Amino acid sequence: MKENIKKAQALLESARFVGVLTGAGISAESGIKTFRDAGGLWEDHSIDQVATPEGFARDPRLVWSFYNARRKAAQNARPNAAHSALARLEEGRRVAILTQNIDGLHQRAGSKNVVELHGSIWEVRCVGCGALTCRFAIELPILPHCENCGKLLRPHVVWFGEQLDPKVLDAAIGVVEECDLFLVIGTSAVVQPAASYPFLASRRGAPVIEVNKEKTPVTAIAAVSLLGLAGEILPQILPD
Ligand code: BV8
Ligand code: ZN
Repeated sequence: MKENIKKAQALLESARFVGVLTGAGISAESGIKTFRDAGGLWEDHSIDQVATPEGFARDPRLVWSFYNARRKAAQNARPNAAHSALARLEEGRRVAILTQNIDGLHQRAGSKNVVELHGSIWEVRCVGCGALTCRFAIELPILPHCENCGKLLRPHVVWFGEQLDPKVLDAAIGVVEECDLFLVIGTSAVVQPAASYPFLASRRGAPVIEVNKEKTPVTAIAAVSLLGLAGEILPQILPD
């Protein structure tokens, strides 16, 4: 591990533009549940019921209670040492964080350049007129409706089977194509298109550093793979 820490430090020291992909694992030490770990969200919720447009159409009340509980958890959470170390990385080099997380913790840690691939739990949009409202930490009444047109509001997140915002896709591809180092933190790397980004970066010659509690499909192509907790490893490898 010491060897790998040194290798990762050297790559980060010399990098001019670091692309970063984060997943639920980076927020785990802030007390936010991941999806596929033991005790994760997909253990007692069916993706179909709470993370697809069909599920929302079938039972919006169930979906709202799922997201209200997650909003409450995110509201009570604080950025952890991994988020703060990434925010410090922006001092002295270009950093772009492509996050699959919707909790907003990167921004609260001070990271400026964050692309929310799957949307934000802090935003809701109208299924009718599309009006977007930012409701920071307001406990939304179950089944909230649009003030403009009266239609149902939904979490402004990307569900399975939904397209990512084309502007977000463009921004993400730009980062993958231009970065000279790609950091992958706390993701099981199974959800597309996010999971393809480390492979695309590696194919263009940007070394990949993975920080994760377990091996993933990315481990095989990583220049350095550091197994362990993001909150412990990132402060060791990122420059002070
Ligand atoms: C789309 C909503 C076009 C917000 C989420 C190509 C091939 C195969 C399938 C597809 C494909 N293209 C599209 C699909 C279908 C689907 C998909 O990828 N399915 C997978 C499951 C096979 N993709 C889509 O539908 C996407 N849309 O591509 O549009 C299209 C449309 C129709 C048809 C075709 C194409 C939309 C995907 C977005 C889905 N929405 N979330 C929310 O509620 O949060 S995804 C959900 O999973 C979250 O966003 C989450 O972030 C994401 C990934 O999970 P992870 O973040 O990786 O979390 P996980 O728990 O899995 O892993 C955590 C990891 O951290 C673990 O490895 C653990 O060991 C580690 N860890 C834990 N603690 C720590 C730690 N590591 C370090 N330190 C710790 N302390
Ligand atoms: Zn409306």
